Amino acid sequence: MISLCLLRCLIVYPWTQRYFGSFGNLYNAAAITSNPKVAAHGKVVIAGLEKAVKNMDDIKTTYKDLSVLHSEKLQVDPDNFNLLADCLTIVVAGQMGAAFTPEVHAAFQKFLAVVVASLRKQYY
Ligand code: HNI
Repeated sequence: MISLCLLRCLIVYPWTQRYFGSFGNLYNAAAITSNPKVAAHGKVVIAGLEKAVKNMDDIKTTYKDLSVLHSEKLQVDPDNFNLLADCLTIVVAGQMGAAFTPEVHAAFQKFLAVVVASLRKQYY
């Protein structure tokens, strides 16, 4: 499951947990993995990414509200977007195996760079 990327992010970069105070027990990797709110939020993030895939020619406009939300309301440090993007890349690479060729990796990286830039947009 691709929403494993949120799990990985919360475990490998524990400071990202600070934004999820309402999610309950994030005490250790086991607690994070079995936390239903984390699983549900993983799906929300993936749905957000799907929106970007479907609006590939204008991700910045598509993500305008999401960028305002993350900057003004949630006050997420935008560096964390790159961390989550890296976790996503690792999970996708693990699942695709040999099909994750350098070309696929390059395209994926390019897509995520636009996603991250679009989320960062309202921070400037
Ligand atoms: Ni993020 C809510 C998408 C990175 C912290 N986030 C959302 C929502 C979407 C979303 C969609 C739901 C919005 C709504 O309710 O209208 N987030 C994304 C995407 C990325 C991302 C596509 C990057 C690829 N978010 C991050 C990162 C953090 C983060 C890196 C913190 C480390 N996001 C949040 C928090 C919420 C959130 C916190 C609110 C969660 C809640 O339900 O309370």
